Amino acid sequence: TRVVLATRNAGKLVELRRILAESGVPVELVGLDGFPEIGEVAETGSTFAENALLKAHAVAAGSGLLAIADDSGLCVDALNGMPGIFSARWSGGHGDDKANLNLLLAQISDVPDGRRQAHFACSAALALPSGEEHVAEGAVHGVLIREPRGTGGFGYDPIFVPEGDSRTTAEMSAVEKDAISHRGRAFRALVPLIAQAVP
Ligand code: ITT
Repeated sequence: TRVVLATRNAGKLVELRRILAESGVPVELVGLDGFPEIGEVAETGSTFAENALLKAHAVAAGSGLLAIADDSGLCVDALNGMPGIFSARWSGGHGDDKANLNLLLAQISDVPDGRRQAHFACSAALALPSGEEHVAEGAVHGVLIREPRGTGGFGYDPIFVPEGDSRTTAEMSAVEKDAISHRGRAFRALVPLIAQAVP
């Protein structure tokens, strides 16, 4: 069964393919490249789950196939949960990881060690052309450091050190990040529902 991954974020696409392949769910995953008629989906929801479902429904309707989508972000305690759903466009333009990370670091430069807690959150959505939908959540808690470290992952990974480790998620191997990440957790929870929806 073909399933469309409803994302234009290259970092996410790599991780989603890996996580779903690892889970053994019997599907053929395709990206959005084969569907030029599906335009940008406006993320007008106020939660990760709402936005993930908006993207999954738009792509399921546009492709006539099962679609899965990820909406995710970094929630910083000292910023009352921001950037949250605005993580991809925190510095203005969409998806400039370096500018987003640098702006966030500047905004929390006065926050002392010990108050730099944050978590990544992910909502994983599945939608069918019939309108049937499922959503699952995942999170990983940690702290934000002051100087970026590591070249793996994407986005805010170089400044995020998960609880129980001393490395950033950008210093971990792919397998190590997937095992603890918000995305790994959300999509592993969605897998039984994908398996159920596959004819
Ligand atoms: P799509 O909507 O096309 O999937 P997007 O990048 O716009 O791509 P989101 O609105 O869900 O997706 O924004 C996710 C942002 O949150 C992403 O750009 C990063 O800044 C951040 N983020 C999410 N997961 C992350 C991770 O595993 N590591 C680092 N940063 C992450």
